[in-house]
Amino acid sequence: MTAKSIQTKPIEGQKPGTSGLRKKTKTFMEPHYLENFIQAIWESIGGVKGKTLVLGGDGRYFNDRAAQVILRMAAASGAKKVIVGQNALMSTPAASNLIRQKKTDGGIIMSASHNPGGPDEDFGVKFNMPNGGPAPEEVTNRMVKATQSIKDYLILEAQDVDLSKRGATKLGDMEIDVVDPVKDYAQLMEQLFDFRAIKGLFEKGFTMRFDAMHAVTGPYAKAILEGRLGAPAGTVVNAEPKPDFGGGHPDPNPIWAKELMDLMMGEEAPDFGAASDGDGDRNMILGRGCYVGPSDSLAVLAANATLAPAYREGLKGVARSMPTSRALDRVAAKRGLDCYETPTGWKFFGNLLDDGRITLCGEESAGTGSDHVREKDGLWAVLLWLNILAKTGKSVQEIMDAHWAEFGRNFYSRHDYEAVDAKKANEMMDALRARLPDLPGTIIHGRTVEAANEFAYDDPVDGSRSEGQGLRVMFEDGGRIVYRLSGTGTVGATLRVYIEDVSDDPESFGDDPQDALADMIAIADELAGIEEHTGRDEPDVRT
Ligand code: G16
Repeated sequence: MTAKSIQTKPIEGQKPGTSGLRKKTKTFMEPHYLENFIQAIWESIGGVKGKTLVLGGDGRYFNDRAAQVILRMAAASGAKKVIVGQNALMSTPAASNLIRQKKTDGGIIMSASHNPGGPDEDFGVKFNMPNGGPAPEEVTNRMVKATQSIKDYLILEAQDVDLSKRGATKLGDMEIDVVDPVKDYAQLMEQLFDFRAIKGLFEKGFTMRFDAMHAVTGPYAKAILEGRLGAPAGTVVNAEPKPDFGGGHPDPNPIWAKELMDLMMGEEAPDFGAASDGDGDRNMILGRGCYVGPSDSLAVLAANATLAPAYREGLKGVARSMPTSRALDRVAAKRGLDCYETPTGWKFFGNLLDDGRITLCGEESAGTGSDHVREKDGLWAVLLWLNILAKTGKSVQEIMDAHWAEFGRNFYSRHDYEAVDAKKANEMMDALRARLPDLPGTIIHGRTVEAANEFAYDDPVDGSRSEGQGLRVMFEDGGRIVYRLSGTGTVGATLRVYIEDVSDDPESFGDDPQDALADMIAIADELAGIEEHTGRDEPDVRT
């Protein structure tokens, strides 16, 4: 087997967004596209000679082919070893765990997360660091630079490696270890949570449905919920990972997990419902007749985490991304915990976790996690919820009611306008940005603007600064509107508008967030001129 140097040229647009490089699958399949980016990853980390990496993906279309290319490129550049999930499958949190447990030099995860999969849909590649977390901006900036000056890449001429069989094998001089992607992760979960209490819950007839959305979490949820915890067979549905995720978006929200949503709101609802996304790092939580928004879920988990063995000693601190509702801040204030506000993107939690400043963190985009790995973790959130339900004996609705009664309620919703003309979306943001300095003191719909600015983050650990992280308008009465353009879409621009209002009046707690926020929603449109700029009079998705 010989390593060949293949001549290539820079390809435009190879710039990782919020989480890795995401493009149309067909783009990734174009000549040299994947190879150029992988070579750029090697460059950005000082090469892979003598290094050990983890490799896995969410099983979407092209996952298997890309894995073979990455292995041949790692071997050609002198990597010592690659630990690969069987059939090139591995959830993002499980990959993060394996990178940490095996003390590897990082890993590559092939995923476009919640984006749909298939030849006409999306593919993605991200690199995680030796701490198990997504590459920080400093490293992704080096990747971009490398893609812009690339002249050649190294690849081994070789047959495909059989990734369907577990065990050790070789590719040239490089060792390959094909592993069960579930085992180490399941063991970790068993250490964190009170499995005996959760088992007891199922023994008493507690019912649950977990929708794996035909994505990577299926085998994990089956092994843990039905295998180790004794949930009845059939608790996990859509459990087989499919290259096109069964034709849907593997995005656990009320729109894309509608089947689960309908079940949970109907007569036959089980006690608990949950779903996860393409690569297993997001989650959705539901009770009978009750949808728990991601920001509320984060706050509830923070308030009750000490019920789980791993967090019994208390939390070091907590963090949320800026657009996430400030329900978490209320918990932190009452419990005397430090609460950090970071830009959107899990990578920004890495330093806080590594430095021991926080134990738990999360985002409005259905991601919650803790210091057990360096990624958000869908099943982890589900298991922590189960642990809380088992220990308190309360229903999800009772937990929510008690939480709001103790801390007050942050009504919250995110409105997404998808595939908007990028130029128009940027013009809208530019126009609003220009008006921000004049907004404080202005009264809109009877509410006074307290502050308005563009969010920038100074990392307290390494001192790095990240600018341009979202436009926010805060009102004196506690309401807030945030505007951002998504960094994970692949077509045009996705405008995200995050709307929040607060209430301490228990009478209002039963209200539907869309109704409770009606006034703020109108203000959000008026302030930015969303309809005027984008031509859209309604969002595509409300979460
Ligand atoms: C990714 C990131 C998250 C981020 C989310 C939304 O999630 O890992 O940290 O909150 O995208 O980002 P944006 O608003 O820029 O689209 P995932 O689950 O797609 O990896």
